[in-house]
Amino acid sequence: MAGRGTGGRGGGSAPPQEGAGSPRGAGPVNCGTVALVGRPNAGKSTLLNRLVGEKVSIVSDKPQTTRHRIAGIVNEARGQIVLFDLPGVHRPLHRMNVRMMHVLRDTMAEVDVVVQLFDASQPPGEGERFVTRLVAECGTQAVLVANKCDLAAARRRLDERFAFYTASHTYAERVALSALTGAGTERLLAALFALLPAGEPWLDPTLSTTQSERFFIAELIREAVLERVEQELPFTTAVHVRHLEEEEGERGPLLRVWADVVVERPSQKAIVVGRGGQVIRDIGSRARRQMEALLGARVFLDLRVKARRRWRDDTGFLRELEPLEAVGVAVGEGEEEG
Ligand SMILES: Nc1nc2c(ncn2[C@@H]2O[C@H](COP(=O)(O)OP(=O)(O)OP(=O)(O)O)[C@@H](O)[C@H]2O)c(=O)[nH]1
Ligand SMILES: [Mg+2]
Repeated sequence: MAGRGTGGRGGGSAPPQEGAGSPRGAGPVNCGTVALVGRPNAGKSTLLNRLVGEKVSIVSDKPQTTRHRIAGIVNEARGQIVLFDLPGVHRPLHRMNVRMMHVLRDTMAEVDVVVQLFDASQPPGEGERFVTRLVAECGTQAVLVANKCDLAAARRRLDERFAFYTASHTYAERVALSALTGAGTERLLAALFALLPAGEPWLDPTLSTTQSERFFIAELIREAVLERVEQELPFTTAVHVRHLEEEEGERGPLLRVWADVVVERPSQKAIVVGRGGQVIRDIGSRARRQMEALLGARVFLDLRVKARRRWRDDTGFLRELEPLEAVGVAVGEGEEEG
């Protein structure tokens, strides 16, 4: 399986360029950490995947898709950027969300650059004002990014949208782009490399992420749930990978996964299972196809649905869902809590 051994997935469509990460490489390089911050649905995860050049973080049109800090790594001759995708800024109503917002604030204060991303096709409101305040308070230099500029609604009012933010904070740079099409992303990369300090890459430049395979598998299943039960789902689900086995089969690597889709109530369980089990079967086959494509292995997936009351406030269970990073990328002074 790609990147086993280290657990981080390497390769992908954007292989590291010559000289990247090599202490003997040609000339100095710029390296550091960058946090992606913005409201839910602004397109942070889409941008992370675009910049890294492969799928690292799941995407959906539902808010609060991302729940943890997910590192994607950009490796180039210019240097290395460890990019952190973060949960969208929102008002936390459960312990799960309180934890999400703690991770967000800690990361913003510790990175070299914050990228504040907004959906330029929507008029800004109180939420955007709140994000701007967080960015100002964290004290880290920030780049302002207008996303979704493939949409006419975004392009029409770009100056006005930028002005909303620049009226209350001074940004090192501003960039208009489309994470979806990739237009403008090169300008963002150039701005980031220019702001990062000169130095050596922190991480193995063949890696594209530090997240463990186990966590990525849980995320791909959660993405399939979001896609399949989009309309019917007025509630929140989690995915718990109970057991994982990998073996070298005759036809290449085989990955066996036993996982639960966790909901809060039996009535919700009925929705996710579907009549005759049809919905959960669809979810399972979507997730399995994604895993096979992204992990380069055949996959056997045993997927169940479980009701677990108040799981979003159950600290022990939340801890089990946390992404144990396969390769450490603690930023700052290494004071990350366990
Ligand atoms: N048209 C357009 N849609 C985009 C663009 N970037 C993201 N989207 C869409 O916006 C929706 C949200 O994208 P995500 O990347 O999941 O957003 P996010 O900011 O990570 O959201 P959370 O994880 O919930 O905070 C998805 O439907 C994306 O396809 C873009 O540049 N243009
Ligand atoms: Mg996201």
